[in-house]
Amino acid sequence: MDHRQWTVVGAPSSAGAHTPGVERAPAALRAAGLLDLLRDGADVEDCGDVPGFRWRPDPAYPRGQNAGAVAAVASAVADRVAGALGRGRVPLVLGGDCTVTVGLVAGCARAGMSPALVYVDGGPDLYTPVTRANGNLDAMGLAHMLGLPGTLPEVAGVGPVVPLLSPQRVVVYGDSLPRGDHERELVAELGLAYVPADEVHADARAAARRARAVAEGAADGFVVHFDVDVLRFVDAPLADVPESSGLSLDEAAATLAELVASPKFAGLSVTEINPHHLPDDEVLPRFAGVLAGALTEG
Ligand SMILES: [Mn+2]
Repeated sequence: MDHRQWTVVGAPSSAGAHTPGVERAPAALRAAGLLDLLRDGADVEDCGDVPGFRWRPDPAYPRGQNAGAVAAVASAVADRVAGALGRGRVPLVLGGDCTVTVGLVAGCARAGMSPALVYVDGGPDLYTPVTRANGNLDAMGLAHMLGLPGTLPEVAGVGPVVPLLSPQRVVVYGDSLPRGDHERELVAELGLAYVPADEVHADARAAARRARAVAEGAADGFVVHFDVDVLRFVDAPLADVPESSGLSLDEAAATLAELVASPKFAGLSVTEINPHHLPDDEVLPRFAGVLAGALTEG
C-alpha cells in the first residue's frame, strides 16, 4: 500500500458514545481543511460519508446502547473500506466514535485480509456489556473485534469472520492506565502487545517502531486506530472524553508518521473528536495540519 493514495470515508456517528457530539467530526474535519492539507502531499479521493447516527438513550438495551446502529454504521464503513482496498488505495476513516474501527477492520476482512491492528487510544476499549454499566459501545470496540465473552453478536459479526482479530494481531498503544485497572489487566491476560504512554514519552519514534515491528510480524498488513482521547486534553482539547494525562500532539504525530510509512500499513481511523469541545477556531485546523503532515511524511 502507498500511504500517498488515501480514500476518505466519513462516519458521522455517535451511536457508541455517551452523548451526541462526535457525529459532527467528519464535517468539522472537512471544514478545517483536512482533505486539502492532505492533498498537498498525497493523492486524495473522497468517498463522502456513510449514513450516520446521532446518539440517543437506548432504554431497550441500556448495557449495549444503539447496538443496531453501531453495527449498521460499521458495516457501511466496511463496504467502502473494502472497495478502497480493492482499488489499491488506503482508507482513511473519519469517525465518529471508536466503533467505526470495527468497520475498518471488517472492511479489511471483506477484502480478503487478516490484518493486524495498532490501537492508539486513551484506553483499549476492552469493556463488554457485562463489565460496562454505562453501556456505551465505544468503550467496547476492541473487545468485540476479539470476540470476548459477553460481547454482542450483531457487533462482533460485522465482518465475514468472527472474531475479526486474534490477540497476536493486536498492539495496544499509548494509554496511561494505572496498574490494577480492569482493561490493563485484560491486556496482560490476553497477551496483547502493549506500548504504554511512558514508553512513548521516553522516545515516541522508538515506541512506534516497536509497535510497527510487532504489527508487521503478525500479519500481511496492519491498520491503525487513533482515538484523540490518547492526547492530553489541556494540550489538544479535541476529545469527547477529556483525559488529564496522555500523549502530546507531537508524540502522536511522530507515532502516526512512523506507522503509516510501513510498507504493510493498510488504513487508519481517526475517532472521538467532539467539535463542541473545541475552545476556539484554531485548534482543529492546527490538528488537521499536524495530522496531514504525519500522514504524508517520508
Ligand atoms: Mn476509544
